Amino acid sequence: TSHFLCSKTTAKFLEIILFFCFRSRHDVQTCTSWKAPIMWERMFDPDLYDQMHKKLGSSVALTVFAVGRYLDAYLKTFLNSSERHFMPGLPVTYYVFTDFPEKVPDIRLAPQRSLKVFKVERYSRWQDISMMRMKAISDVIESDIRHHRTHVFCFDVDQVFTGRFGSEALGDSVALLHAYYYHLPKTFYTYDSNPKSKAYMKTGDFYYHAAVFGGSWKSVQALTDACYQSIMEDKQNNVEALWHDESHLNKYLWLHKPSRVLSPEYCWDTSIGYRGDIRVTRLVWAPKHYDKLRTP
Ligand code: 2GW
Ligand code: MN
Repeated sequence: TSHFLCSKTTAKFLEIILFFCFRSRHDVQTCTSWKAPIMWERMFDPDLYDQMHKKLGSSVALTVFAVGRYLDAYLKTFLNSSERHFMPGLPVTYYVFTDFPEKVPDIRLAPQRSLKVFKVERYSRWQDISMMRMKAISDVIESDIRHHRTHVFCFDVDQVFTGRFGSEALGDSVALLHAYYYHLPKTFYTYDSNPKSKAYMKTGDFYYHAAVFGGSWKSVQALTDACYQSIMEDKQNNVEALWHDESHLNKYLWLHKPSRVLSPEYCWDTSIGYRGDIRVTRLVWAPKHYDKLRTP
């Protein structure tokens, strides 16, 4: 029996070793101080998340804005790549916002996936195009998403999916670590430093990227409502936060901690170059041609 016990102990020991070697990450922070997971490759089993979310009946709304030149420049590639990689196996509805609905490309969608187009105004200032997304998202959650989908993810359009962006990213309130700041001390974070703005903050937990955020429809509605309110209050006071909607998002997420945080693997800028801790790229920044896209 002692031999049996010994081999059983060995097996258990090996299992623990294997678990640490192949499942866990030692090179990155995997948990916030308020005990929310920070999702990095090799921390989780994607199949277990998929099974759980299928059982729970989770379904996802993806909102994306393609106004003016961003429509031709980015939307088709964004949607085609998303069909391959975003929430495979779960029901997904795209909510596309544009000033030119007729020009939305015809995308071949997988089963259980659909697309709805909404017309929005084309603001003359790009800062307004970006900031007013908060209002449009809140409105569409109220009128449509809340009746059909359990979760919402909101994306910038100037990006391309290159790897699984799956159900492991779902949570009640989900925020993304900005690729430029996740490894830097807090003094580098570009929070809004003007006390006159509602986005003003001196310190925070992380610097989150507004190119990706999500959660249950209820918490995304609360977030977009609050950010829109703050943006409008700033307008009345004639101030604009440093990084527009992103500054307000950071303030909100400091006051209302996200329940799940995504590593920069979920939105990487390949021009940063090689980093040992980025084991996969799931979504990458598309090249920016500001000279062409931002001049009138
Ligand atoms: C934006 C800037 C300059 C000229 C045009 C636009 C523009 C943006 C546009 O003409 N049409 C349009 O649909 N947009 C939408 O706004 C589009 O979905 C785009 O992805 C999003 C944000 O603009 P983007 O991607 O050019 O700005 P980034 O990548 O520098 O964004 C970060 O900072 C923004 C605030 O300044 C936002 O917070 C954004 O979420 C961040 O990723
Ligand atoms: Mn962008």
